[in-house]
Amino acid sequence: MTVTEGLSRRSFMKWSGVAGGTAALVATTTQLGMPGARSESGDGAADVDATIWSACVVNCGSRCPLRLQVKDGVVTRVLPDNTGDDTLWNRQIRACVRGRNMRERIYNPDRIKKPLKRVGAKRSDAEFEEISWDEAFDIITEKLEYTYDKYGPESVYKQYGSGVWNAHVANSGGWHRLFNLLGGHLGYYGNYSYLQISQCTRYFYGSPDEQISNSIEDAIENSNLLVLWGNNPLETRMSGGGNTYTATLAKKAGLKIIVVDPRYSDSASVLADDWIALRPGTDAALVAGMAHVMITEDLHDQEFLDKYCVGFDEEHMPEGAPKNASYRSYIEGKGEDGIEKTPEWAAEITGVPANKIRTFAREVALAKPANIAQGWGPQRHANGENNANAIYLLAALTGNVGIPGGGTGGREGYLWPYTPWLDDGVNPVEASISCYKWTDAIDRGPELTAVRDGVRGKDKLDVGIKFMLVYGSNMLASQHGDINRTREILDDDSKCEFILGIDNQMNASMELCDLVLPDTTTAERWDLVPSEYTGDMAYEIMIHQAIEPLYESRSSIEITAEIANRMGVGEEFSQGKETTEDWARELHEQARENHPDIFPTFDELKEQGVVRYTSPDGPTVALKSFRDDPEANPLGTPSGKIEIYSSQLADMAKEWEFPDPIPGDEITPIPAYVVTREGPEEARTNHKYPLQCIGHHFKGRTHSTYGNLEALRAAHHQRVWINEADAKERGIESDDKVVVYNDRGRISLPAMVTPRIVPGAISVPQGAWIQIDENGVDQGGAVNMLTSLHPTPLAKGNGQHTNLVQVEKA
Ligand SMILES: Nc1nc2c(c(=O)[nH]1)N[C@H]1C(S)=C(S)[C@@H](COP(=O)(O)OP(=O)(O)OC[C@H]3O[C@@H](n4cnc5c(=O)[nH]c(N)nc54)[C@H](O)[C@@H]3O)O[C@H]1N2
Ligand SMILES: Nc1nc2c(c(=O)[nH]1)N[C@H]1C(S)=C(S)[C@@H](COP(=O)(O)OP(=O)(O)OC[C@H]3O[C@@H](n4cnc5c(=O)[nH]c(N)nc54)[C@H](O)[C@@H]3O)O[C@H]1N2
Ligand code: SF4
Ligand SMILES: [Mo]
Repeated sequence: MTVTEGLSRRSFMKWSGVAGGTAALVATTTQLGMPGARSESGDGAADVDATIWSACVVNCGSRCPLRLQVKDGVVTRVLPDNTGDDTLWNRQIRACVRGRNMRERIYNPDRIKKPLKRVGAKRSDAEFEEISWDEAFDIITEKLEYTYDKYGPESVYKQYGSGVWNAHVANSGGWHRLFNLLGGHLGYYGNYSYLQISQCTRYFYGSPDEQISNSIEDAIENSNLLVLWGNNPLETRMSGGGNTYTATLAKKAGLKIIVVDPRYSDSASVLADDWIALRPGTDAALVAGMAHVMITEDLHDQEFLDKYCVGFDEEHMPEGAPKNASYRSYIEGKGEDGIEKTPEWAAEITGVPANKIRTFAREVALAKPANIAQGWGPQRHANGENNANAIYLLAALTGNVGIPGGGTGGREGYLWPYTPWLDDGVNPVEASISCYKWTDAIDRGPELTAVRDGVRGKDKLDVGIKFMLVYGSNMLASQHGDINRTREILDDDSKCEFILGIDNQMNASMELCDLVLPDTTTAERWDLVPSEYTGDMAYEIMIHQAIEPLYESRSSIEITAEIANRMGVGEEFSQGKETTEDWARELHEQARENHPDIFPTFDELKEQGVVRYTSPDGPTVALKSFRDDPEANPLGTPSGKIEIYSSQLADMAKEWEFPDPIPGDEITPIPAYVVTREGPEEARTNHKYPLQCIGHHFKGRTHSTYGNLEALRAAHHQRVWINEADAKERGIESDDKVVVYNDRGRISLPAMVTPRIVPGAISVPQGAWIQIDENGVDQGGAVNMLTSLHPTPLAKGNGQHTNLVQVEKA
C-alpha cells in the first residue's frame, strides 16, 4: 500500500505522524528496534562476520547509508538502509542502483594500488612507474617547498572536485588545512553545479549564494501547483531519502506538476501533468512571453511588486536608473530594443507555441500558491545568469515569494545539516578565481584581471597556477569544458609545473598528473556524512571502517597529516588526532555539543548508523521573515528589496570589460533574454553545426563516478538523445553508431531516436569515461569533448549546456 492511498494531501501530512512537521524528530535505529551495526546476521546473507554502517558519498545531491556485509575482511554484500519507514518524516534513505553496486567500485581493476610517478612523455601521453610512499612524500614536500619559495602561495591551487564532497573529514581531506598552514593558496568561488545562479542571485535577492525555495514537503501540504523548471529530481536526486521520494509523494497526493525542459525527462515521464518543451537556453524568453500575458490580462501581483520589489515598472525604479529601463517597459516594447515580448515573439525563440505560453502563464498566475522549483539546467548555459534570475522573477511576478505553498523560484528548499565541516583554518591569500577559470589561470595567469576575468580579492593575478592538487575530481579530462584544449594547456609543463592527483580509481584525469596517490574508498576508513539536498528531513550517517585499506592505499587525512609532519607544521595540523576515526569523532562531538537533544554519542551512532532530525520550524518556507516584515528583515540588496532591476548590474555592464566580445558577452540590469554564442538563433544559420547540444546528468553515473562499473553500463546505455525528425533527416535509427562533432572535438556513440527531446536539440548524458582513439575521436562519448571554455558574462562560469554540433551516422 502506498502511504498516501485514499488520503488527501493535507490529511496525509498529519497522518505521517508529525503534524505540520513542527516537532523535531529523532528516529533512531534503536528506537525502531533495528539490529545494531555489528549484527551477527544480516538480511539475506547469514554467513557474514558483521554488517557495518557505511555510505555512498558521491556528489549526487543525496547521500545514502549502506550496510556492508563483511566476511573474512572482504565486503561480500551491500545492503541499503533499513531504518525508518515509508512515511514522509521518517523515510528510509534507500540507496539507488549506483550505491548498491559499491562492491564493484571497491574491488574495481581500476583501483590505484601504489603511488605512481609520471615518466618520460608529455602528460597526455604519459607512462607511470610505481614508487614507494616514502619517495612520494619526498617529491611532494620538495615540490611544495620549491613552489612556495619561487612563486608564492597564489600559485598553489586545489582543483574543484566533488567525488568526496559529502563526507565531513574526507571532503577537504585536510588539503586546504595543510596549504593554509604553509602560507595559503589561490581560492576559487562558486562550483560547477550552480555557479551562474549563485552569482546572479546576489543582485536579485541579495543572497550570497543561490536562493533556495520552499521545500517539496511544504509543497505537498500547501501548494496548488509544482513547476519543475529545468529540474529533474527523479534522475538527479535518486536517494530514497531525497526529492525523488518527496516529489513522487507529491504526485501521489494529487499535486499538479508541470515540467519545463527540452527533454521529456524521467521526472516528466513519471510526474508531469504537462510538459513545456522549450529550446535549450531560452528560459528568459519564455518567462518574458509569460509576463506579457500576465501583464495584459492583469494576472500579476501588483501589490506584491509594489511593496517588495524594485524595477518592475517605471514607478518603482532605483534612483538614477534611465527611463524605460524597467522590466515592464522591456515587456511592453518601450525599452532599448523596442520589441514587444508577445507570446508570439517568445514562441519564435523558444519553440513553445504561443497559445501554450498563454495557457501556461495563466495556470502559473492563477494557481497561487505555486512552487516554481528551478533546477540547475537553465543556469548551466551561456546566458545562465539571466535564465536563473528570470525564473526567480516569475515567482515574484505571481507574488509567491515567502508564503507557505509558494516559493522563491529557486531550487527546492532543505534543512542545512547541523554537523560542522573539518576546519580548514584561514587562507592568508585573498585572491580567488571563478572555479571555471583555472585553465586560464594556468595558461595566462598574470593576464587575468578583476573586470575582465572576475578575479576577486585583488585587481589582477600576479602568477599563474604552478602546483595543482586534483583530489576527488575528474576535472582535467572529463568534467571541465573542452577536453582537447584543456589537455593541450596541461601538456605544457612549463606552465603548471606539478600536478598531484589523489583518487581511488585510475581515471583520465589521474593519467594527466605527475604523481598519483592511491586513496582508500569509504569502506576503508571512518567518516561522517551529512544530508544535503534531501528536503526537510536532515540526517547524519556514520561511516564505520569496514575493511582494511586495500593495496597500499591511505586515506587523505593521513596523507596530509604526514606531509604536515614532514614540513614542520604537524602539531598545528593534527592537534593530537592520529586516526581518521579521531577526526570524525571530534566533528561529531562538536555537533553533539550544539544539539545534545538530536545527536547520540559517537559510539551510539556506530551502532545505530543514521540519525534523522527536522527543524523545529517545520517545512522550509524561504524568505518568510522578509514577506512578514520587509522593513525589519530587509534582503541583502542595496534597496533591501527584490531587485528586478539592479543598479549594481547596470554599473557592472558599463565597467566590466569584454575584449573581442562574442554574442552573449553582456550584462543586463534586468533578466532579459540575451542571444548568445551557439544558441538557437545561430543554430538556424550555422549549416555546419545546426544542432543545440546539452548534456544532462545521468542515472548510470554520478558525473564520471561509477562510470567504470560493468553492471551499471549494462543497465544504462550511453546514448545520444536525438529527435525523430533530426534523425530521419540524417538516416539515423536507434542504436546506430553516430559521430557528434564540432570544431572542438568528436565523439562516437549509439543514438537514441526519440520524441522525448525537442527537434533541433540533442543530449549526451554527461560524465562518460573518455577513450580517445588514434584519430582523436572519443569512443566513450564524453560531452565535454564538445563544450566551450568561453565563460558566462557575470559568473565567469560554465555554460556547458550551450554548444552547437553536427550529428552523422558513423
Ligand atoms: N544520477 C545523477 N544524479 C546527479 C548527478 C549525476 O551526475 N547523476 N549530478 C549531481 C550534481 S553534482 C548536480 S550539480 C545535479 C545537477 O542537477 P541539474 O543541473 O538540475 O541537472 P541537469 O541534468 O544539468 O539539468 C536538469 C534538467 O534541465 C534540463 N535542461 C537543460 N537545459 C535546459 C534549459 O535551457 N532550460 C530548461 N528549462 N531545462 C534545461 C535538462 O534536460 C535536465 O533534465 O545533479 C546531481 N545528481
Ligand atoms: N558538460 C558538462 N560538464 C559538467 C556538468 C554538466 O552538466 N555538463 N556538470 C558539472 C557538475 S554540476 C559537477 S559537480 C562536476 C563534477 O565533476 P567532478 O567533481 O570531477 O565529479 P566526478 O566526475 O564524479 O569525479 C569525482 C572523482 O572523485 C573520485 N572519488 C570518489 N571517491 C573518492 C575518494 O574516496 N577519494 C578520492 N580521492 N577520490 C574519490 C572519483 O573516482 C572521481 O574520479 O562536473 C561538471 N561538468
Ligand atoms: S549515488 Fe546518490 S542516490 Fe545513489 S546511492 Fe549514492 S548517494 Fe545515494
Ligand atoms: Mo554539480
